[in-house]
Amino acid sequence: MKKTCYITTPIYYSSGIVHIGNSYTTIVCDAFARFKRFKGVDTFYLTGMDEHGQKIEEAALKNNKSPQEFVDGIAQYTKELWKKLNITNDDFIQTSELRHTEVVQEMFEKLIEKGDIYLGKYEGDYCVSCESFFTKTQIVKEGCCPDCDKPLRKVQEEGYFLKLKKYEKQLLDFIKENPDFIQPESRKNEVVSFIEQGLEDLCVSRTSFKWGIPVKSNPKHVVYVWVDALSNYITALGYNTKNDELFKKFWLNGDEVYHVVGKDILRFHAVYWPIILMALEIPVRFKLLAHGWVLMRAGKMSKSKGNVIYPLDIVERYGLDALRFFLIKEMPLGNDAIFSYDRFIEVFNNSLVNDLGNLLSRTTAMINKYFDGKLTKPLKKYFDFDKSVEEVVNNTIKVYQDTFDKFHFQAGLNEIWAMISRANKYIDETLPWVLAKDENKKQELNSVLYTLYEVLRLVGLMIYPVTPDTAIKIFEQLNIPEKNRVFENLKYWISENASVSKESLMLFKRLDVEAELKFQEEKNNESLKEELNLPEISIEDFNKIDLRVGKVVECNLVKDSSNLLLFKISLDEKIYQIVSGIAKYYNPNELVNKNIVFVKNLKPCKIKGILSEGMILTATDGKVFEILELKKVENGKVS
Ligand code: ME8
Repeated sequence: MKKTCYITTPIYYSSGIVHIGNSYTTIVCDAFARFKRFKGVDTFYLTGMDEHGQKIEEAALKNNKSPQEFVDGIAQYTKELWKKLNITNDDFIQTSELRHTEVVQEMFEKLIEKGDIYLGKYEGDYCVSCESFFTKTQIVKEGCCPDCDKPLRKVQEEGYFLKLKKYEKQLLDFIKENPDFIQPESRKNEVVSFIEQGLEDLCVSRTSFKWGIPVKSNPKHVVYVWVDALSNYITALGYNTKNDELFKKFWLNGDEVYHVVGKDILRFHAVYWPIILMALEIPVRFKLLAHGWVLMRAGKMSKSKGNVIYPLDIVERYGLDALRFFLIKEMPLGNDAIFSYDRFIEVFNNSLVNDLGNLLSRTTAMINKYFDGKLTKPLKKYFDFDKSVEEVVNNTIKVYQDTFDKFHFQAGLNEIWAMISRANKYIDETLPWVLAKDENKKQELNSVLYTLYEVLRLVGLMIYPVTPDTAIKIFEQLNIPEKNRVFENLKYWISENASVSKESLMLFKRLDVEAELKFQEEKNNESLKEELNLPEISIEDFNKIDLRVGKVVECNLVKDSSNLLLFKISLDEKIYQIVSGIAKYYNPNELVNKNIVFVKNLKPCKIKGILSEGMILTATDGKVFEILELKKVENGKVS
């Protein structure tokens, strides 16, 4: 029976589109999944979208879409992006899908029945952006989220609580008994000391918004997004359904299960998730691999700094494999790494163009020139240098298997590149062009080029999980049929037919460092301008917006909503109905009789099933929030 491996990425929030940081996680997991399949392991690779929660509900509203419409659009975009990045995920789960929501509801009910989830009262400081509550001791700056610095909201609600405390000891014992549960080690220590400080029961339901999975037995509550999201790892496998073969195969009876996560979400995966599983009496089968962040020189990527990097921008200019290679090579598991274009271009020119590209083009050119593209398998090795090359190659094969299997891609790639350098040096040591001048040295020359051919074939096999397109180009240059592109052929000096294609192919084209850096700098300036200043518009454009002043005749909180107000506004003897997400800033009664500004000709849409015929204008400086109100004009036009 084949061994199995189940690997997952975090599911990404649908509040925006994924950038190079999230893409890193997905690419690194893809390299791992490809490596496992290459080794003959039955592998299942899952990724997807985390679609519920207030942040997403608000983002949908901002975009004038229903939450479902909004998240479906983002999911579609992300799926297409992963295809473009050559990601080989076996499934893509969206948490708004029925196959997920139904199972989560049952899981929740089971825990209520068992008494591990109970109804209580919660009062605390909540960050919408992180979808997290914070205790007084966690808050560093009064009123601000300790993780993202955004304003905290005071929330008081009836809530369901998960008994974390009950499982504290069981979890600590589990971590002790499974020393490789959390990797790297330093992250494990952080988790252990967090648990040792004592766990408090976790509030696992919300009543302040609707866009979530309703608790089946008490639907005014929705399931806390983290409980909802973490469950994806088993709902996607069909847990607790009739079609649970994948769950049995990859989870219950599986050999290896890995959740790869950024260090920012380690606690949820290392504390809450195993406890949920323990409470459900599902074995904790996974290992956690926590990686660092892709940072910019100025720190975290941020729109306001104009330095968010999106993967397709790089792919379009430098090619997909350059991106995949760079991210995987530059990011050792666990540590942060800085993304900069100067480093990117340096790695591109040195590793891909000089080292790998040159070895392939020199070798294939010489095989074509001296042997009309065909070598014979040599009877022996002729040079002193052959021994040292052989040692390096055999060692690289070993290190490669070991490191790639442990996610230590950087170490593995460094070894492969050391082998490439050794082979380039071998050319300078054996001087094939000198051997070619002597008819009696034909055998030696054949052997030298065969050695180089073999090194390149092995490079192709080994880099396949990281840069699949480049590996395929190498195989095509070396005339290696698909049946031979297999793990079992990771052995040296085994090719019977060592021939190369007549057409030589350039793997990577050298980049002009100065020109590229200038290009990127200008692009960065442009995008900064774009973020801060919207593009210029003409007066005709402005005149297209029909801005009016009307009187609020009625204003009510939308039923089952904590943030939507339904306005009835009178203008020119007609009543306009507008839904606006500003309930947290105003009591509806205080808005009645105010003369407010609204967009009259915005395309009508439905928000929570209610027709909205315009948009209310508001202003904020980040601290204060105000509706645009006029004192004397009651019924008028704004220009
Ligand atoms: O946290 N560098 O979703 P998310 C490296 N929905 N990795 C980065 C990164 C960066 N700059 N920025 C993000 C969530 N990531 C939850 C997860 S899982 C059950 C729910 C990666 O969209 C990293 O893996 O904020 C991080 O943990 C993940 O994207 C979070 O993406």
